[in-house]
Amino acid sequence: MSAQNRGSLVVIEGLDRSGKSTQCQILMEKLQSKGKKVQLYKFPDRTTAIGKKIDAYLKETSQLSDQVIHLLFSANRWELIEDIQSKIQSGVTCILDRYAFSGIAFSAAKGLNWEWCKSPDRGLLRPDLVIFLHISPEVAAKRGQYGEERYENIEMQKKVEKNFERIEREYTEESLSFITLDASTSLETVHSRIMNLVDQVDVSKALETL
Ligand code: DGP
Repeated sequence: MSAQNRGSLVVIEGLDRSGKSTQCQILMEKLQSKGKKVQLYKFPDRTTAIGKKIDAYLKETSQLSDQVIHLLFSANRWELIEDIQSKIQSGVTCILDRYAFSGIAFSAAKGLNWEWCKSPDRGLLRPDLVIFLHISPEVAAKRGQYGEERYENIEMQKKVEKNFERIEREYTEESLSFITLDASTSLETVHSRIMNLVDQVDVSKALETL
């Protein structure tokens, strides 16, 4: 993708109830108030036909094999990637609330092979910046609405936490900018750290793929 005047691609990842969606919303509003064109994408996008299947699975009203749900989550990213790519090309900053890294962290936590988990997302756009909001699973569990969906239990979240540590190591080795932030501090502190990182993104180089 041409690097001229493109928007940046920023991913916010985190454990469940880490405050990720709130931070994405605030980031979007602050960037807009600075005059930037911004689009927020939330994964899974539960509004598409595939997203509705994922939603039913997460609410435990349907059962699917671990492999099938992994591929559906990935397909849900693939169905939006062209739209994201054209937005970036037209100078829009795209903020992604979760992305392929959640796919690896959650599916591998269920025992699926690490490399197999990575493979369906290969070829998706490689973000300029990934921010992982870290909160201890015990603290997250005390936050509102915890436990309503599949995966929202401490045992699962601890495995996911470990997997994100491995993801950080592996992608940092590949020179991807993957930064872990402490999300247990105040909303304002977390926001200003995120904003500092986003302000430093270098859009002079073309985007690559995962
Ligand atoms: P959220 O809407 O951000 O609360 O995410 C929904 C849940 O789905 C959350 O527990 C994380 C999980 N999740 C997100 N993306 C993936 C994925 O690609 N694969 C798997 N297995 N789980 C995912």
